[in-house]
Parts: sequence; structure tokens; C-alpha cells
Amino acid sequence: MSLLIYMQHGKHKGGLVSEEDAKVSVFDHGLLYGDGVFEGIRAYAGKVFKLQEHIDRLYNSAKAIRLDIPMTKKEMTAAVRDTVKANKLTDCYIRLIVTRGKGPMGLDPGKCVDPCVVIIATTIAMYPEEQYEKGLEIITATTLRNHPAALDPRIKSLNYLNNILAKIEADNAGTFEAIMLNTDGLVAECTGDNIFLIIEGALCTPPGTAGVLKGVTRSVVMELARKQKIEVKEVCLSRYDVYSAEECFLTGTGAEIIPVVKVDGRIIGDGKPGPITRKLLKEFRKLTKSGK
Ligand code: PXG
Repeated sequence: MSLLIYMQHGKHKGGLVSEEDAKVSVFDHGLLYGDGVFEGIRAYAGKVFKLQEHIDRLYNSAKAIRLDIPMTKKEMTAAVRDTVKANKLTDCYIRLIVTRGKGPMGLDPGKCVDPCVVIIATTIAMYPEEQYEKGLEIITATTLRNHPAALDPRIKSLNYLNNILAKIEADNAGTFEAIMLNTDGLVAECTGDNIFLIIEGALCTPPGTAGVLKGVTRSVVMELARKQKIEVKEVCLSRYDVYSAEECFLTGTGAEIIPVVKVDGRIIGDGKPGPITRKLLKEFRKLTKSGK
């Protein structure tokens, strides 16, 4: 079935067009140079989860690369909701993309006049429930996460090659994810997920300054943990901390909260998803069902 896609070029009022008519120029700098930003969002039972937080991150990413999104946040919010509704989707994945737009060859973003906004709402391929029950095995990639002084991982840019190189390592090892270290050799995040450890009963995750995308799911999980009276710490973590942790899990829009039971051949905790991970996953699912 053909989807309806929201498209807007510059300030010209956008709208929904069929998938076949949703076209981006081959001269778009999003394609030529990965010059643009994006968001991955989910809707549960027709309600878009944490839409405001995703929109805020999109506009912050755009600001950091000096890209003016040609719509207000209010217009963008309405366009996202309209796209989901028009496609008659309830549980779905939403991809929001803003590219620098069409321009001549050459890097100069100043020569691109009309940023291009695309909103896709489509069905979501969920991870098998078995992975949540058994937990994942992952590896540490040799590819380091981008240095924040080169390309800050807090910018969710269209240039994902850094993560893709690590994802290839995960694929080669037969695992679904890979931990990426920062240039200090400390744990940053995974290729498309943030990482959490339980150490002495406290929930630990690397801070934004360790070179990580500040995941929306990451923030939700930290909030849920605080409500459960679990201590939450944003601290620098090493591979030693991962190997000796009581529990480990990953968070992301697609994965939600997924337990990790083996890293680089080391068994984490007792090799099964731990009690805090399971409790947080239960609370997270309650929240997504609640429509808040
Ligand atoms: N780190 C990175 C590098 C990411 O790309 C996350 C962490 C988790 O952030 P959220 O806000 O989702 O909790 C991401 C997000 C995809 C896809 O299509 C990727 C993400 C999210 C949704 C879909 O591969 N990555």
C-alpha cells in the first residue's frame, strides 16, 4: 500500500503527497553531503510518544548546524499528527527529516535556499519479544564515536557513517548492536541506542559530554527510575564497568528497553535480564500504553 508523505520545500506551504510523488532532488545537499537532521519517533495506540521532546531535539540539532527549519514547531507538530492520521496508522514509526535542500555542487550551505522537510509515518518492525526475555549479546566496536569537537553526537545529523561503521562490526560479529567508545576509550553509546548499567544498585549512564546522543528514551528511563527511588547517575563508564555491572540494558525509540546479557564474551550479572531492567521495561510499557 502506498503511503502518504508530508513534503515541504522552503516556506512554500507543504502537504501530503503519495509516496510515488514524494521526491527529493539529486542536488539536495542531504543526499550529496549528509547535510541535514532527522528524528525517529513512535506512536502507540494513535498517540505520538514524547513528540514535544523529539521536536525540540530536531530544532536544536538544526540550530547547531545553522539550518533554519522553514516551519514553526507548532506547524511541525500538526504536520506529524496529520501524517499519522492520514495514513490511518496507530502503532507506527515516524521519520522526520530536514535537509539543507537543493543547491549547486560544492559544500556551501549558503547556496541552498529551500530546506526540504519530509515526514514519513510507516509500520514499525518490532524486535522479537524473545530478545527481551533472553537478553542480547553485544560487542564493543573498534570504531570510536565521533569526537564532540568534530561532530557532536548530540546533533542527530543525516551523517550516520560513524555509527554505520560500528554497526558493520556488530553484523560481522553476529550481534545486533555494538558499544562505541569515545576518544578517551570510555563507553559512549551504541550505534542506535543509549547504554545503561546497574552498579551497586544505581542506574548509571554516560553523560552528554561523553559524546552521546541524548536519547528521548534515555530521559524517560532516568525519570522512571527516579520515581522507583532508584539512584540515577550520569557518570563516565569504562569497559571494566560494563563487564562487572550487575545489569546492562540499551534504550532507544525502536528498542524501548532491551536487556544485554553478554558483552565481548563476558556474561553480565547472572546472564539473564536483571530485576531492575525488567521493572523499568514494565514501567516503560505501562507509560507508552497510558498515552502520556
Ligand atoms: N543513540 C543514537 C546514536 C541514536 O541514533 C539513540 C541513541 C536513542 O535515542 P532515542 O531518542 O530514540 O531514545 C539513537 C536513536 C533507526 C532509528 O531508524 C534509530 C534511532 C531511533 C529510532 C530509529 O535506526 N536512534
